[in-house]
Amino acid sequence: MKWGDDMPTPTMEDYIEEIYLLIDLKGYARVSDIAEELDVHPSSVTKMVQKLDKDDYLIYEKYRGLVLTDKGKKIGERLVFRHELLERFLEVIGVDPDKIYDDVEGIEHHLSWNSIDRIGDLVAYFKEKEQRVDDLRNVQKKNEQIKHT
Ligand SMILES: [Mn+2]
Repeated sequence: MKWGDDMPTPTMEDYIEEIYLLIDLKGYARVSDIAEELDVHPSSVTKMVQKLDKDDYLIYEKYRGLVLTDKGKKIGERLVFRHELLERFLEVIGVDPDKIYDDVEGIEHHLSWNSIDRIGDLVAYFKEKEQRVDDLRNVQKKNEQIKHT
């Protein structure tokens, strides 16, 4: 499957991402766990899970739980990678740790994969030499001082 032809909506992405994480962590994803993690009603989860089943992201059997299809796994993996990359990105540019998670949740669905790849380059650029991070911090210190004078 080519990324882009058959893309899940942002909300679908949140569900696929969460299901992938739960299965990775616990070996299974229950409707009640998904509902708790995403802070939604279990009936909304059931509805979405049925849609994801219809679109071949997963197989849902009421009494046996759900499993991701290959397509669902592939996308889940990319969504989790994207989330983690964006966290590293905000961290490297010096965003306050307590803002990082919510900011990533706010932007992750709205960037093209082109932007994600370029952000990946930028993170790699900073990780390559710690000095680059220090230099950026110095620029930030200077800018903060200007702001407060
Ligand atoms: Mn996320």
